[in-house]
Amino acid sequence: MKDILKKVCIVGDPGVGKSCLIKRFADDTFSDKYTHTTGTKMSKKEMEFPDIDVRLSMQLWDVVGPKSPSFLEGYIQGAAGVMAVCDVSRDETLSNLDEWLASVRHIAPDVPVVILANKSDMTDEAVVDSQSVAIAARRFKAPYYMTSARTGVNVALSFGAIGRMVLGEAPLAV
Ligand SMILES: Nc1nc2c(ncn2[C@@H]2O[C@H](COP(=O)(O)OP(=O)(O)OP(=O)(O)O)[C@@H](O)[C@H]2O)c(=O)[nH]1
Ligand SMILES: [Mg+2]
Repeated sequence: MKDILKKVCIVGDPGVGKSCLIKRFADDTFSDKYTHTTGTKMSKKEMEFPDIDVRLSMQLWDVVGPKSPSFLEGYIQGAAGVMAVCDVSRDETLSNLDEWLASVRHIAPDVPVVILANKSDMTDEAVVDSQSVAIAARRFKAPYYMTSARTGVNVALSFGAIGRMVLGEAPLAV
């Protein structure tokens, strides 16, 4: 198996669940406690893709919400993939992905992107449906996944998708 190391960054508004998604994927744990991420944090996770004979070591970069453009530049620099996260219980977190992804693509025009609409377990509070995520995702030419860091639904699938995309492969369909 070929070993490949890639940097993947996660972006999106504060509180959408970026850190929880990484935690769920990397350690398979979840906490209700909200610890606002300050600065950047890097986690590592290995994934195997036997069909293409690759072991991918993903460096997952996590960051606090709103930041100056100059900060984002250093953060995105060298990223092979970007995960853009919104929260289905807050409408503006989806519309704000426009701005996040415009900034990302300004720095890295061709970087592969996946959209995660997180907290899909919050069915009663949901104001964003999969239809509106699909429309946004089409605009960004990115696949999208309805995820929950709490239950773990679609978490491995979406990280697997960006993993395949950073290797130049097509993501698996939902
Ligand atoms: N119900 C539910 N709550 C979630 C989910 N993911 C995260 N949360 C909660 O949302 C809050 C924020 O999660 P974080 O992962 O810290 O959010 P973040 O995007 O990293 O926030 P910043 O670091 O401030 O940018 C926490 O209280 C989590 O417990 C989810 O899938 N479902
Ligand atoms: Mg965080």
